[in-house]
Amino acid sequence: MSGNIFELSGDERAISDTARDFAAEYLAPHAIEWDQDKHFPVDVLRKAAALGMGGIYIKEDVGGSDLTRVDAARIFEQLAVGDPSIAAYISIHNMVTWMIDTYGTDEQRTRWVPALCSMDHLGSYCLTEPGAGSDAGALSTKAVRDGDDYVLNGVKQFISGAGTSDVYVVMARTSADGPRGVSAFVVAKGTDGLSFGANEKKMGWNAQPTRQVVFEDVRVPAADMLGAEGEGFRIAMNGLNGGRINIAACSLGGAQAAFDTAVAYLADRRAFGAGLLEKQALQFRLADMRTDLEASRTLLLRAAHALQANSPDKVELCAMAKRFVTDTCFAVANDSLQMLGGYGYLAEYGIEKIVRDLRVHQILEGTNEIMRVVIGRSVVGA
Ligand code: FAD
Ligand code: 2MC
Repeated sequence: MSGNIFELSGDERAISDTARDFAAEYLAPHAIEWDQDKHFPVDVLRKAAALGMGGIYIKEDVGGSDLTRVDAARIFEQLAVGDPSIAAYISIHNMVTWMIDTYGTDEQRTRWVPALCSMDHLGSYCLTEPGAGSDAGALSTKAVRDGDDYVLNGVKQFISGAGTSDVYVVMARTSADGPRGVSAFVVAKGTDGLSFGANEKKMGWNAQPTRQVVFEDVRVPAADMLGAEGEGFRIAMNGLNGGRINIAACSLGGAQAAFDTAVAYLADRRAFGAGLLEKQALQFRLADMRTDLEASRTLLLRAAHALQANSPDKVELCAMAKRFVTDTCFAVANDSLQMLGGYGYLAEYGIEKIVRDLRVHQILEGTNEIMRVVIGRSVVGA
C-alpha cells in the first residue's frame, strides 16, 4: 500500500483500471437486463475471479490476490459503476472467503479457499434470522454437539446468493451466553437437511438471489467449525467491518455512474432556449453532488486504510464510512434521477435501477441506525 491513499502507484492504478474495464465490458451492458430477468450471471462472476477478484484480500498460497483493503475499496467502486448488485455480491463472497482464510486451520483453508478464489464455488454469509436482524447476538439457530458432529437446527433469513452458493458460513448458538455463545461453521451445499426458501421478490439487487436457508438436523463435522467454540460472533463482526466498507464502495460506484449519466444528459438537453447544463441552479446542485462524492471517497479510503492498518478505531471508522457513504450516495443517485426528468424514471436510462440497488445498502450489513449505535458507543466509550 502506498503511503498516500489518494495518490495511486502504477500497480494500484492498473488494479483499479482492470476493475473499471471489466465492469464496462462485462457488467454495464447487461445490468438492466439482468435486473429485469432476475438473472445471476455466475459465468461472469468467474470471469471476474479469473482477474483475481474472487479473493481480493486473500493470501496467495490458497489462490488469493493478497491485495489491500484500499485496493478492494477501489475495485468495488469500479465494479459498481457497471452494476452495484453484482459488485455487492462479489463483496459478500470476498467477506466469506476472508473469514475462512483468516480464521480457518490450514486444513480448512486448503480445502475451501482455492475454489472460492476462482469462484468455482460461491460463498454465502448466514447471520440474520427471522427473529434476529440488528440484534444479531440474539440469534437462535442451534448447534448441538453429538459425537464428532454438531447438529444444526434453525432458519437464516435474507441470505444473499443462497441456493446457488456452494459454501455457507453459518453463525449458530452453541451455548446460551448471548454473543459469546455463538460459533461459526462452514457448511457445504448438498449436506443432508440443508434447504432453501423461495427467491425473495425485492425492490432492487435483482441480479442476485436472496433466500432463507433452513437447517433441519444438519450434521456438520466438528472439524468444520471456524475458530473455537464461542468465537463465532467476533469472527462474524470482523468479517462485517470489511463488508461495510465494501458495500459503501458499491454505493459510491453506483452514485458516480448515476451522476455521470445526469451530467451527460443535461449537456444534451435543451429547454427555455438554452442548454440545461447552463442553468446555474443545476450547476450548483451538481457542484454539491460532486463534493458529496469526493467526501464519500475520502472517508471510504480513510476507513479502508484504518482496517488495513488494524488501527484501534477501525470498527467505528468502518461504521462511519458505511453510514455516511451509503446515505450520501443514495441521495446523489436519487438527485441524478431527478435531473433526467421523466426519462430518469424509465428503466432504459439505468438510473432508477441504481437508486433501487443502492437503497438496500442503507439497510444491510448493519442498518445505518446500527452504525450510529456502533459510532455512538465509541463516542461515550462503551
Ligand atoms: P430489524 O433489526 O428488525 O430492525 C428494524 C428497524 O429498527 C430498522 O430500521 C433498524 O435500523 C431499527 N433498529 C433496530 N435496532 C435498533 C436500535 N438499537 N436503535 C435504533 N434503531 C434500531 N443478512 C445476512 O446474514 N446475510 C446476507 O447475505 C444478507 N443479505 C441481505 C440481502 C438483502 C436484500 C436484505 C434486504 C437483507 C440482507 N441481510 C443479510 C439481512 C440484513 O442484514 C438485515 O435485514 C439487517 O441487518 C436488519 O435486520 P432486520 O431486517 O431484522 O431489521
Ligand atoms: N468488529 C469486531 N468485533 C466486534 C464488532 C466489530 N464490528 N462488533 C462487536 N464486536 C465484538 C465485541 O467487541 C464483543 O467482543 P468480546 O466478546 O470480546 O467482548 C462481541 O463482539 C460482542 O459485541 P457486543 O457486546 O457489542 O454485542 P451487542 O449484542 O451489544 O451488539 C451489535 C453488537 C449491535 C454492534 C451487533 O449485533 C451488530 O453489528 N448488529 C448488526 C448486524 C449486522 O450487521 N448484520 C448484517 C448481516 S450480513 C448482511 O447484511 C449481508 C448483506 C451480507
